[in-house]
Amino acid sequence: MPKAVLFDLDGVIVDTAKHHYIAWRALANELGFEFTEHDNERLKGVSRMDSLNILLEVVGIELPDDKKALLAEQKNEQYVRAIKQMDTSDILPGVTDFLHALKEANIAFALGSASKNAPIILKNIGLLDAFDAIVDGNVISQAKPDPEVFLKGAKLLGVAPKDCVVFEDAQAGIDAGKNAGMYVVAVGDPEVLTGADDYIKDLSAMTLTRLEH
Ligand code: B16
Ligand code: MG
Repeated sequence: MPKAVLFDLDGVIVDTAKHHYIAWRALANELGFEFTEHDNERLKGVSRMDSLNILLEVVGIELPDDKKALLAEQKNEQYVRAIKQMDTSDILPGVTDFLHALKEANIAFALGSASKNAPIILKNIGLLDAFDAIVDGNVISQAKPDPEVFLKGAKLLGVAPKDCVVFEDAQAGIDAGKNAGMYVVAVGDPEVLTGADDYIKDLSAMTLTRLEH
């Protein structure tokens, strides 16, 4: 049985990926380009500025840093307007029951998210106090697939990386979990996501027994 569990936020606890996509697509459209859901897959789990750089690479333009800072801010304003509307009904299937099961089994759990907006989201969905530790985009210096976010989480929980399980929906996050030396459960399609130890559609498929790898 693992001693700790580390959860990604966007795509695992809540489906904010759609709000990110809508805001990035609006920005691309404003610049005069299309931005498809397929293009957007590369932005999942990646920091805000890295996401903008990927978007600009996809549409094939280069911009100076000050202009990029303004565009990232503009995208974030639209995204924050969307997540302000979130509430407990936005928690993804199986999350609440699985968190309860972990609490009852005395298994610590932390958040490991690239998002600087993680605290607002957790507050809106009523889970800000549920986690034993929160590591988010405000406290990390290296973006996923660097293992920093998950190694910090393990350290805060006082658990060795090999005794941690990571839940992730993005390729960058799965790679970060494996780079941290952890067991990784991918939340998503095995045909899209590679390198995880187990795959589930959402957390309603997860049990403590299944975690005994
Ligand atoms: P923000 P996660 C990530 O969150 C998202 O998957 C990614 O699409 C986003 O660009 C990143 O957070 C930064 O988000 O702009 O809110 O700081 O999946 O690591 O929980
Ligand atoms: Mg994610």
